[in-house]
Amino acid sequence: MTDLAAVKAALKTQAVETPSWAYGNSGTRFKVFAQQGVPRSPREKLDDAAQVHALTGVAPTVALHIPWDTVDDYAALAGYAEERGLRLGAINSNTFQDDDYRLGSICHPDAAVRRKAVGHLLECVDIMDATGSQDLKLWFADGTNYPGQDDLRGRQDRLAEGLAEVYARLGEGQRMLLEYKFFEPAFYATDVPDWGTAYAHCLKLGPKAQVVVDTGHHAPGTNIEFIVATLLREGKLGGFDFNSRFYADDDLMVGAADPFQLFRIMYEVVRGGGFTADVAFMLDQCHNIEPKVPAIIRSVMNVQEATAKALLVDAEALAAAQRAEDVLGANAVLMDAYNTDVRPLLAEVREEMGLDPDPMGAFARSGWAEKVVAERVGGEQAGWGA
Ligand code: PSV
Ligand code: MN
Repeated sequence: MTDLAAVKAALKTQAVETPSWAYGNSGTRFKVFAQQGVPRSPREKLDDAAQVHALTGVAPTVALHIPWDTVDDYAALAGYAEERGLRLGAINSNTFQDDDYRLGSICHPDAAVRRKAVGHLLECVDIMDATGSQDLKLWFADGTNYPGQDDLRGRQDRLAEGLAEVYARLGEGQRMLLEYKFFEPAFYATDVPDWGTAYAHCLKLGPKAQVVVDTGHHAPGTNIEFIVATLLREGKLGGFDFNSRFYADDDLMVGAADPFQLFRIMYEVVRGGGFTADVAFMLDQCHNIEPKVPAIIRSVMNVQEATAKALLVDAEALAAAQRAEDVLGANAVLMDAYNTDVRPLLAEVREEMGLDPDPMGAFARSGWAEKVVAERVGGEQAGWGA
């Protein structure tokens, strides 16, 4: 039997980090469609994020992206967040939008470019010191397009060297989270293409280096929950970049393409003790055609629903069925949890937290969307700078 009170208590302590870039304009490589009322500064992004947290109660931190969220005074930005009931979360580095990075960043054949990239990463750690952020998020667009273009092995050596320099700079309580992605923008070889490569580098670096699983960064058919279970078992799962995909790195709302996969992932998190441990649950999404703040609220709710279902799995019944070699029975225990309509449970959880049981409706009624359209006139809307 699952303990409903414990499930509710766990859901109340959940924390989903929202990404600053999801509040700004974004698009495909073909077109960025601007939307009215989009934030024009990191502060306005935090204003929007505060709405998401106020309505869901479980989105207390916001990830920044440097240089998209560059400000003069990061401590002041952290103070601004705090006044709105938020904290600044992971600092996302950017070593992919400068002409110098055409052939890579910390894996680049030219030492001067590598130095520049490492310099940027060290600067991101300085920012973490000022904001009180715990995590430096690293995603490298590095790779090659043609066989023979560069030395695959040499690039791994350069990667290890650059990462080690940044690792040595991390302070007490700070971590580096290394993302992998199987392709794009490089098409022949990517320098951190899979969890194994990320894991090997993190293992060598030490306990402050952890792997982050971006759910959109796998080949179709990949068993992501197996990767999650394995990384958790090895103590190397630093967090998630949640989003969903139909084809490649689509950056759609988490739980939109495959809610069953999200449930299976969250079940392994619960099973592996990751729900209470130091695993960061972040979104990494772009809302190109849909209104952004409600899309982020919906995404947070999708994570909550998958988590609630995962928490509802009757662990004892499942273990008993597995021991009894009851294939269908074991599968049924998992499916019973997945097929539970957890929306009434989450509505109750919200009411107990003093929130509106219907965050989407509450946002529509709040008038926030109309207010920012009226107020955010002039200036330059925030975007991903592509
Ligand atoms: C690019 O694929 C990416 O989505 C990575 O997943 C990063 O986390 C994100 O951009 C922000 O740099
Ligand atoms: Mn990501």
